[in-house]
Parts: sequence; structure tokens; C-alpha cells
Amino acid sequence: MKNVRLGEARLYGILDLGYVGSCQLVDMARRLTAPGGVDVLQLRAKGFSAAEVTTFARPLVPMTREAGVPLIINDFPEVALEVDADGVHVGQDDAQVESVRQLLGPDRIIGKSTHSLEQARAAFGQPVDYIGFGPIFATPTKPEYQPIGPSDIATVESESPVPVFCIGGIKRENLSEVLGAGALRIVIVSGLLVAEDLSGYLRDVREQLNRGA
Ligand code: 3NM
Repeated sequence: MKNVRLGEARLYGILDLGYVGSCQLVDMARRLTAPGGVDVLQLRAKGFSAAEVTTFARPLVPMTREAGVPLIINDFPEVALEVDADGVHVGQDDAQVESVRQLLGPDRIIGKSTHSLEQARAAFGQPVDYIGFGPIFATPTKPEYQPIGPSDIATVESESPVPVFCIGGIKRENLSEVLGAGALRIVIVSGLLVAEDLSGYLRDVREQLNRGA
């Protein structure tokens, strides 16, 4: 069930507390998950405690479930269990995927960030349901990371046993380049969160994704 939903997902959004105030989370989540919006939503709250992330996540669970959009918690497997979120996203430095899988059981989604072809290939042997691959372009959301460019996207797509979500600096303005390089699924963080006309932005992105399908 989880993999069918992920396999069909094309657009992944992230509620990043670096862009959205805690009081705006629910409203932004509602707008992002409205019909025509994102297919997967992650809560990313770097620098906050597990207790704070639990508080942020709790109201998002019923509303994302009603919208039919899986809710993924960045970094905190215990919080995902506690609030009954759909899954967890881990970075390269975060807890080992095997122990997160043990904690979450077989049915919750685990995603992992990868930042090179080598890291992507290493993740293929791990119990993950999807990988992130990037940053494709330079991004103020993760300024300390070197962009890897779009050239390895087609290789990762062709080798990966799980859905690949390209991430990092992707906007509606450069989406055609990412899709042209072979990407099937993308993550957009700041592009969506700072859009002046969010529903227009989403419509435009979805049109490009459908055209590239
Ligand atoms: N992870 P924006 S890049 C959260 O490469 C994150 O793993 C990345 O934000 C990775 O869409 C990134 O604003 C930031 O560029 C993406």
C-alpha cells in the first residue's frame, strides 16, 4: 500500500520551519495538500526538540490523512511513531536505516537523503522506500551542500529499485531541465513555501510534470 502511493507520487513538498512559522504550519499544510497539490508532505524542523516536533506534527496527521497525502517526519522516528505519521526521512548522518526500520516496522515509509551516485547505490541495499537525490542545484535551504548537477539523474533513475525524488534548488523555472535529465519525481521546498500565488505555482508545476510523464 505504502509503495503504491509513493510510486504514483511525483511532487513532494516539505514544511520547513526555516520558511514557515510554527503558527502557519497547519494553514500551509492545508494549502499544499489541497487537490492539485503535493503528493507527499514532510515536516522538517531542524534545531527543534523531539517534544516540539511532536507538537508541530500532531495536528498535521489527521489533516494530511484526510487529504490522502502521506506525512513524513524528518529525523525523528520516535515522533513519527508517537503521532502515527506515515514515515520518517533520514539523512546520511542520521540513525542507521536498519534500526529505524526495526523501530517503525515494515509498514511505515522510510526515505533517505543521498548526495552522489555512490550514496544512492549504497542506499539501494538498505530497507528504504524511496531516496532523495541532490542537491541538484545550489540551494539556500541547505547552503552547506555542494550541488551535484543533473547529469547522474538518468543513471540513478534507471538503477534504483525504489522511487527517486530529485531535490535541491528545483523551481518551476528550472523544472524542465530536471525532467529533461530523466527525473520522474521532484521535491520543491522554498519555491512552494515562498510562492506569491501558491495554487498557480502548483498548477504550473503539475502541468510540467504531466507533460514530462
Ligand atoms: N535536502 P529547496 S537539498 C532539504 O540534497 C534538502 O538532500 C537536500 O530546498 C538534499 O527546494 C534540500 O528550497 C533543500 O532548494 C531543498
